[in-house]
Amino acid sequence: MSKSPDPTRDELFAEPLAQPELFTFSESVAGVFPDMINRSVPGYATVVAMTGVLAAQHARPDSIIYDLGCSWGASLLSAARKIDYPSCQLIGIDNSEAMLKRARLNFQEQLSDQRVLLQASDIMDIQLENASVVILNYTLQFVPIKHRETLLRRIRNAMQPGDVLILSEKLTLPDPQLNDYLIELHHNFKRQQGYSDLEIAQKRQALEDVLIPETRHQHVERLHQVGFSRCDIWFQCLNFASLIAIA
Ligand code: GEK
Repeated sequence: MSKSPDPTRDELFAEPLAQPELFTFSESVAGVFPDMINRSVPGYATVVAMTGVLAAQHARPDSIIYDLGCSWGASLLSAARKIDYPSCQLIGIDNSEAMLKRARLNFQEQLSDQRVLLQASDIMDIQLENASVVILNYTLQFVPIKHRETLLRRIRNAMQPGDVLILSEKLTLPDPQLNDYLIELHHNFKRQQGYSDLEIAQKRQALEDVLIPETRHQHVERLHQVGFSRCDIWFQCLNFASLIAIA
């Protein structure tokens, strides 16, 4: 008897695509997203779990915790579970309606929390205010490079000294050989997670020009430029890192 396909498993790039298209956060991507990100981003589960711990350490009563590009809301959920203050508000934002629909269902199933608000918006358009914690987990890499400084400056301006930004990104390395080496290690990681060479190659092509990674140095320099006083990497697995920036 043949096994029926698992609708939650990411097989979007398993068959040869006649017409390669740019990657978007469509209904089909949203449907398999947790499987996709867990099998594609080394260290993802650790970053999500630690996001809750870091957020709880820095959340102030009466302040807002933002999760920008929240997808299914995994990072916001982790924060909501760890932050005790009833007067905090937790806002998740994503411009993919398909993702936001999943985030709503996810919270319905996992945690009923009156403090949580999920909003369909472009993170470039929203007004940020009174933020004690801003979470940008694997989202800035999809924002065009020329808009990144503006967004980070607005985040910093919504904070008080001591508040934090958690910024997780795919990195590129300045040494081309080392960069190629880490990309190969990442592809090996994906093979071990069950992705075929065809899936890895087609996904890579779809993300080309959509996900633009920068170096650790570029991130750190820009975070200082927009007014964060201290920042560095607190976690890295292969070419995926998470930075903490303190206002
Ligand atoms: C997690 N943080 O699970 N405005 C709003 N949303 C955006 C924008 C934008 N300009 N650009 C991209 N997105 C999540 C994972 S996924 C990372 C984040 C990945 C949204 C997009 O719709 C998607 O849901 C998310 O950012 C990026 O911790 O797919 O590698």
